[in-house]
Amino acid sequence: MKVALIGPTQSGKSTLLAALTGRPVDHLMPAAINEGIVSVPDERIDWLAGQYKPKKVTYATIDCLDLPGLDLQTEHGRAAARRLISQIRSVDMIVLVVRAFEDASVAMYRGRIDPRTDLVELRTELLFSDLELVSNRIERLSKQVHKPTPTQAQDKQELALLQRLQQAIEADMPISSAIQSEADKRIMKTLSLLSLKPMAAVVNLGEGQVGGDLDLAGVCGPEVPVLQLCIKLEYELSQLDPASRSEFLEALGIDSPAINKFVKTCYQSLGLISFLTVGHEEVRAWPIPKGTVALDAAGRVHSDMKRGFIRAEVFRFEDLKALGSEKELRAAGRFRVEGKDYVIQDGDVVHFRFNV
Ligand SMILES: Nc1nc2c(ncn2[C@@H]2O[C@H](COP(=O)(O)OP(=O)(O)O)[C@@H](O)[C@H]2O)c(=O)[nH]1
Ligand SMILES: [Mg+2]
Repeated sequence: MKVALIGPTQSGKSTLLAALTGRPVDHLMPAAINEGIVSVPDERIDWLAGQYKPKKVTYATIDCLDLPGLDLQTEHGRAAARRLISQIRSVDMIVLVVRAFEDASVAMYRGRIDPRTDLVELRTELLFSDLELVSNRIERLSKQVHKPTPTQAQDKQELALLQRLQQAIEADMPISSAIQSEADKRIMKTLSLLSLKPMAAVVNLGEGQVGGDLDLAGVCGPEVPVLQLCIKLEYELSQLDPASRSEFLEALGIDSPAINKFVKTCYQSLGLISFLTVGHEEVRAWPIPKGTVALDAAGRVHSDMKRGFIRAEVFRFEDLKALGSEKELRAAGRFRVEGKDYVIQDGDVVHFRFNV
């Protein structure tokens, strides 16, 4: 799963990526898209690794893109922003990063510090970018639909949808109001509108604002969670060894590191859960969309497991932790056998039986 960090110049995006990946920030380039793999902290995996002592431990990951800062003050800057934004249409989620910290040594975007206005402006820019895409496609299809091509009927349907989308965006109505049928939904997928992607915001606090009590909830709409983090401190924290980290956290009054909050927000917004697999070879977390059935979860692990699926043997992580071993778990009747339609739950430890 891919998440893009976007925001004005100098808002703290690269420092955030560095804090999330543990990479030194000076390895990141200000004028290019930086990509980093964020390892999803999971105490269950830590515990299982201690229990099974596997050769390999694999955490779930989030692929994170850090974009160069957007400068929406000039036509030139906005054109550059549009080009950048068009490169992230395939991401699964967008995280807006804006500045609330005061620091005279860091140039201010638009000469002021105003996280609320920055968030609204970014959101509007994404909407404009969608509107531009929709309008360009309307222009192209309007010419094409008059020709008797094999796709004429489909093109007409898409054109009608695009026109409804254009009206909705221009009237500041929800985009969903333009979608009328299953066919519309299929077309929507191919358009990859940014405004429909899960979104979250990070407000970058100053060192003196830790705890974050700025009133910004719902500023980008009710469905966009707002995280308030001091990215600079979080970065310093990420560079420490784990033992000093918890000491430092406590001293600063930060309840949990940014990576935990960030990952939790992404998982919630994307509707993801993790199931776990264990063994002496590997202990691993597998992210899947909520509602995934056992057969499809098996396919995530290996296509053969889906093809030759027989059954899923399942127990709860908490039961293993409480009872101490798989043997005790069986004795307590907490070991289940499930079929292909079983809906996998977060924290299920699953072993797939298959035959190919
Ligand atoms: N004082 C302070 N400075 C920060 C904070 N976060 C980032 N910075 C500084 O702001 C500048 C821009 O940060 P950077 O992550 O490169 O921003 P980007 O342009 O959004 O990638 C750097 O000099 C950072 O050290 C913060 O929370 N407090
Ligand atoms: Mg940067």
